[in-house]
Amino acid sequence: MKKQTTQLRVEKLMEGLEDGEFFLVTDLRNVRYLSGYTGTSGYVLCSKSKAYFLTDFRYVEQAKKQCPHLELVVHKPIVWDSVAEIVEPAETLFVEEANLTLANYNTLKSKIKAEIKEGKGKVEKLRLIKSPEEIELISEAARITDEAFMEICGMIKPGVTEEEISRELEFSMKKKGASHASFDFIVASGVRGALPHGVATDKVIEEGEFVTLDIGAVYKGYHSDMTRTVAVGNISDELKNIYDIVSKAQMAALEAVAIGKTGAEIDQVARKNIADNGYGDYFGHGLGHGVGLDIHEGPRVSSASDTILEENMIITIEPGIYLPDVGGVRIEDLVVVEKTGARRLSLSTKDLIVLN
Ligand SMILES: [Mn+2]
Repeated sequence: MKKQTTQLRVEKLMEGLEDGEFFLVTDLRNVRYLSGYTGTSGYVLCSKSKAYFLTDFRYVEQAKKQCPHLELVVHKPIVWDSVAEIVEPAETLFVEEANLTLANYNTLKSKIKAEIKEGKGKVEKLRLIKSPEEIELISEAARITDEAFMEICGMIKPGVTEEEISRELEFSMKKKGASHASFDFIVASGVRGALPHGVATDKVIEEGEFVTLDIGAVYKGYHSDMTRTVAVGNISDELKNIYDIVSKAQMAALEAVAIGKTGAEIDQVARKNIADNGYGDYFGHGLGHGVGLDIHEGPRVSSASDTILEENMIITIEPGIYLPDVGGVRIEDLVVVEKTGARRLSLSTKDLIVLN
């Protein structure tokens, strides 16, 4: 019988362990990645030779169905008691330091003799490279986003609020098969466009404004992420100009994406483009990030990223210019890194859409 994808992932994690070592996975996205489990309480615990799935009474039947490749343990009222029992007498327990709270760490420490060490993002590293199935799910999430964007353009006009647009977008995505929105949508109109993370408010959209929409859908656990900036009626030459600059910088960065380059190199292409046009001070965030089971995951695509791009990573390319008291522009595509460069999953047009 063909081995389950999730089983192969757990085996990869197990291969990295020595005798006397255990790895405890508490981050629910990582748990899902390794187990296929979609519930809200569960843990993967493995050594070099054994892999367990711990959950409580509520999720037993679900776990039996979703992760038959792991040994099911219905844990004690305090999960750390069960972890301690399994880990004993191992010497080392790796944990997910970015996920385990200090309170849980202290409890765990009081119960086990093994030395607790940082797991250093081992599962996150496996998640960097997407399988064909994962790419398909993310593509579907991106397709839903494209369609919802096209529909919503018919609704963006003076008099409508940002929140109304955000609500309609989410409803539209759900109708198209999304389980939910990737995040609280950013719908930033007019001067609010200068806020890179301007979540939709009750502000009414007016003639002559740009509206930046940063949106995405979740499909079977996988996220999409796309940003478009559209014009409502006649906009100023200054806004037109920054749209043009961001658009060219985004295109240049997309063209620069290649296996073997670092995130920082790609970031630099867009950053230089914007700086050469005099707006370097107004692009204050990184160029992009990985997307998958999380909306933000590795690899980072920023000046601080030395991660080398590899085939089948999925990243965003999203430069922007934000002018305080004036407005802003961001354009973002979701892409797969392939041998031939970046393949766009976001297919909505990037020509300036002017809505009247
Ligand atoms: Mn993004």
